[in-house]
Amino acid sequence: MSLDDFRREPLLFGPSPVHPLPRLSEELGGEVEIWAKREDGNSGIAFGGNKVRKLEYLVADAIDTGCDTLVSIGGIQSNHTRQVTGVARKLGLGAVTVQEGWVDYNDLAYDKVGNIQLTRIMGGDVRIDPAGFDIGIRDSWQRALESVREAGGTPYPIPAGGSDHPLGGLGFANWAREVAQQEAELDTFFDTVIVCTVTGSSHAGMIAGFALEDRDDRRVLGIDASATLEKTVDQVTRIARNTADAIGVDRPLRDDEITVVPGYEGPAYGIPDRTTVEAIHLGARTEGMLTDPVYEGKSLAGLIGMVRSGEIPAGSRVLYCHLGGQPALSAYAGYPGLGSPERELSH
Ligand code: 5PA
Repeated sequence: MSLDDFRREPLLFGPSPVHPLPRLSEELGGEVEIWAKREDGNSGIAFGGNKVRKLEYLVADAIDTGCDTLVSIGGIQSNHTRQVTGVARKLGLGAVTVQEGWVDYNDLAYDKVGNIQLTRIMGGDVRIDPAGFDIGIRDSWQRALESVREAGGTPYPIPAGGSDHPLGGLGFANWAREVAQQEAELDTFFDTVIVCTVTGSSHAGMIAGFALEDRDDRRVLGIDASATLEKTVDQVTRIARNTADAIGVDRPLRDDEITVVPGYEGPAYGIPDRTTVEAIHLGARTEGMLTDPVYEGKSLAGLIGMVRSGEIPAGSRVLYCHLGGQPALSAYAGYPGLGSPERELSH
């Protein structure tokens, strides 16, 4: 089997852009060359993001198996459920999304603005559930699937983040192949890839995809933003191995290919800390590159922290994988440093 044996429904503009971040590199000492690959700009559907890329494979399967409604799950400010709903609309399918209380945070309009607002505008069937954060399989999701069946529909089940699914890792295995092609065009090589990891299939897919290259001088560092490290490590490992098998990697993955970095997750999933806010400011103020307080601000903090500490040594060429997520920013307008200038000055 190879990646090309799986049907892919094209939902992206094409290869996502890769570009240098010279002012951020300079700000961090100028010894490490930092570039970004932009999944936040990968599609015209619902602002794009990493889930649209994963969904290219899942929705091909949904269509080929005669399903008419995508059913998925996430937090109130889930980017994933916004993208599932957008993709469903684009393809003329229904979308039911269970939205749980994953984050213990109550901002001005947390349950009205940002992702959930966009999901509602697209006509998604949003079902609010009070359950807390967990990347596993939930009863509320099973109930949503059942309700679609009872109404005479044919649901296509998509787990949290599109991850714990036989096809979940394929989108980012394809991403890894795209990187290799872009490197050839640019005549460069990224020895370090930084990616945010929570439900795991973005990170796991790229591990599997890069394993096809069979070179051991590229490090893929998954920065944990789940704050439930063990579950995320287990899930990344399982999905990386399954995806590697599915795309024809003919050797076992080495332990050192699966690296999840703790220390940048903040106090809990969905809650930024000072380091997250500093990273959001640095990216925004040096490059105009916006990141969110739940995911990308944390992976950017990981990149900044590891360059400053020397864990990413001088001479490295880093590719920061930007997975999207900016629509959640408005839901954090009351957070110190992320809202009005007055709020910011008082901290
Ligand atoms: C998400 C996930 P994985 O879940 O593939 O590990 O990706 C983490 C991630 N960046 C990184 C952004 C912007 C993300 O949205 N979001 C989830 C959601 O419900 O939105 C699946 C958790």
